[in-house]
Formats: sequence, structure tokens, C-alpha cells
Amino acid sequence: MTALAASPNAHAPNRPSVSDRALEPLIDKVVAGQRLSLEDGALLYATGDLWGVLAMADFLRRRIHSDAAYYNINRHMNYSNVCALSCKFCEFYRKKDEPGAYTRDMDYIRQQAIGAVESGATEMHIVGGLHPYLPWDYYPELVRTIKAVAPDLHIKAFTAVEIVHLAKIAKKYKRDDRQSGIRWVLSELKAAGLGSLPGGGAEVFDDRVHDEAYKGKIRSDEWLDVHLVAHELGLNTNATILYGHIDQRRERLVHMEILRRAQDQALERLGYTGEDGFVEPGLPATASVTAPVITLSRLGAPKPTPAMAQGKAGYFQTITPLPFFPDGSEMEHLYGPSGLENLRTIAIARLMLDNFPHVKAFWIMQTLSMAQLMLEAGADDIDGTVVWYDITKVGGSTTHQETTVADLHRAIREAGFTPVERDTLYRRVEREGKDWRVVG
Ligand code: V47
Repeated sequence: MTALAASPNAHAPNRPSVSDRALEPLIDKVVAGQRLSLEDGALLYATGDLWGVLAMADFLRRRIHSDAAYYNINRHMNYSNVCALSCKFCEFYRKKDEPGAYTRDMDYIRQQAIGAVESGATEMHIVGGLHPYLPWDYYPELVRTIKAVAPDLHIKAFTAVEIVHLAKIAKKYKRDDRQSGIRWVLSELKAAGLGSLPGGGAEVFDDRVHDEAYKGKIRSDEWLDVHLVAHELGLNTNATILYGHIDQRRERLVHMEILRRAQDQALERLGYTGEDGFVEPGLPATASVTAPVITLSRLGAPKPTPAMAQGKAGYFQTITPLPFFPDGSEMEHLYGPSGLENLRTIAIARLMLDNFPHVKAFWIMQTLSMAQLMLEAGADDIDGTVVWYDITKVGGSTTHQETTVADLHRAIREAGFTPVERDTLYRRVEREGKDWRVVG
């Protein structure tokens, strides 16, 4: 087999120590690079030894990433908040003629792209509501407009929910063959310059929660279809879980298990065995029908990330747990998860999603102070400079939610980690002012 070069995780942190002895068998598994079961996950949620759970996640995070903590220089942009859906958890959406509804034209989008380049951004993260009236052409035009003035800017855009909506408005959606419409949309957008898909819209993969909180939105099978097709087309994608509302902890674990299986399949499709790195796809070893369990947590396991430098892409890069923000939503009467629950959930995501290279503590939703703590609880990434963010507003802040590179560096260093600027595909970036280049 031709093993493609992939730098192994050679870091050997000390065995984590815990006060709850019931966690010891789980530590044995984690140290041996074995996969945790749903029952193990339930124990991680039930134990009173939260610090033990965090230490276990930190062990895994250091084994994969040593003391690197990733961030990027990015901009988030919402092209419209007009949405045909009315999800109960969402404070972002507006109906077409409601005060505060907006839809951006191409001049606005072009100016945003120019501004992003001038600020040295490497990525623009773009999402919007399911606009009932915008024509299909608007979307590839949006991507092309940005690329025309910012060819090096990576466009990470459109959640799976939007992609299915676009297949419908482009009249390519077939109920009995959903993937063909999704494939058409993603191929067109990729040809226009789309670089990857963000992880939004996953919420919690559970029909009960779906029907109570976001009925009308696509279910988990369609969300997964979009990501599978994106992977097949060579687009990397991210994943999220929006927790802490009417979901139960068990449902979160099932969500993680579903993502883990989808990632096994994606990595296998690329020829990643988890044993001896990447093998050329097509060889018999990669041809099994049921994907093998692939974990990155085994000492010396090759990392998938460098494969992208060799033109290999098509898997989940990161899981971003999103804590529910009740403010302004129809579920305002709920409390939302506590800081401790957020720490525990990020740690459990790291431990359960052993085949996801990255775990993101999105500082906008976690706060920068909590994101610092999370770097020691499984997270290795805190997202970027962001600038404008309209989906959630912590403590009633405005959409202007910006942090500087200096602040990100300070926060990462203070937490005892080494800041590493990355591009969207997690390649290292070197820069001088606003000029940057990927160094691998
Ligand atoms: O899709 C909406 C969620 C998502 C609320 O891929 C809410 O790198 C909490 O997906 N409380 C958008 N969450 C954000 C998102 C994201 C963010 C950063 C990085 C990446 C990535 C993805 O926010 C939505 C929805 O799932 N959301 N309302 C709320 N009230």
C-alpha cells in the first residue's frame, strides 16, 4: 500500500488523573486509542468528577495537537435574515416586511469582500435564512462577486439547510433522489468558488427535538446527505450541535455517534485507515462496505489534516458545540446551559468524536474567557476575529462582535497554549500585516 505522508501525533501527555474511579476503564480506552461507547459517554455526563472529564479530554487534545491553539482572521457575513422557517430557538430570522429584515445586494457583498481583504482575512463565513423569494441565480452570483475582488479569500458558506432550500428553488429537488439535486447545487457553487461548508443547521439529530423546536427544517438524514455529497465532491465541511434547550444529554451523545459514523465513512472514502496513514483509494484495503472505526486518538495515529496539502479533501474538519442562547427566541423561558455544562459538553465532544481532527470553542457563543478554559478541556480552536455576528448576541451586545488578533493571542498564551494562525482548511498561515501565505 502506498502510505501518503501524514505527520503522526507523537505527543505523549501523562495519563490523566481522576477522582471518580469509575472513569478509570474509560481512561484505559482513551490512552489505548480505543473508541468510547454511548454508555461511556453517559458516564462522562453523569459523573460528579467534572475535572476528571476535562483532564481526559485535555489528554486527547494534547495527543493530537500538542499545545497548538488555532485561530483565523475571518469575517462572518449574513446575506439575509429573511427566513421561511420560524425555528423556536432562533432570534435571527425575520419575515420579509418585518422591521429589521434585510437582504444584501451585490454592491454590499462586494464591499464586504474588499473590506475583508483589506483587513487581511483569509476566510469569509456566510450564512442566511431560507429566503422565500430570492432566485437561485443570486447564490452563485454572490460567490462569484466575492471571488472577483477577493480571489484568495476562502468562502465557507451555506448550511446544509440552505443547500436543500437552494435545490428546491432551483427546481432540482427530487423527493425520491434527494442527493442528485444537492449534488447539482453544490457542484454549481463549487464551480463559482465555494471552498467549504460550515457546520450550522445540524441542531440535535433527534426527531422529537426536531418536531418540538424546529419543525419544518430538514431532518438529520438530509443534513447528512448534504455533507456526504459535499465530501464526495471534495469539499471539507464542519459540524455543529446546538444543545442546552429541550434536548437531553443522551440525545447529544446519539448526535455525536451519528457524526462519528459519517466521519468514518468520509475518511475511509479518502483512503485513510487510521493505521498506516492514507492509502491510495481504490486499493482493496479501503473497499469495505462497512466503514471501519477510525480514531485519531491512538498514539502515533496519522493526522488527516496534511492530506489536504496533497489535494485530498472531503471530510469533517471540526465539531463546534453551540450552547443555546434563549434571549429573544420563542424559548426565552428556558435558561440555556451553564458554563460548567458547556465545559463538560466540549470535553465530551472531544472524547466521543475521536475521528474529528478539531474541536472548536466558538468564542462568540462561549465568550473568550470560557474559550480559554476550553482549550484545556478538549478544544484546540477558538474561531477568529469575526467582526459582525448576527445569529446570537451575548448579553444583548450588538452585531459588532469583533476581537483583535492581539486579544486572541493574549487569551491563548495566558491559557498556556501556542497561538497558530490557520486558514479555513487548517493549514498554517504566515503573514506580514495583511499579506499572508499558507505554509502547510
Ligand atoms: O445554524 C441559531 C445556531 C448556527 C441559536 O462551521 C443558535 O465553523 C445558539 O453554525 N443559540 C450558526 N445557537 C452558527 C454556526 C457556526 C458558528 C461558528 C463556526 C461554525 C463553523 C459554524 O447557530 C445555526 C444554529 O444552529 N443558532 N440560534 C441560538 N439562539
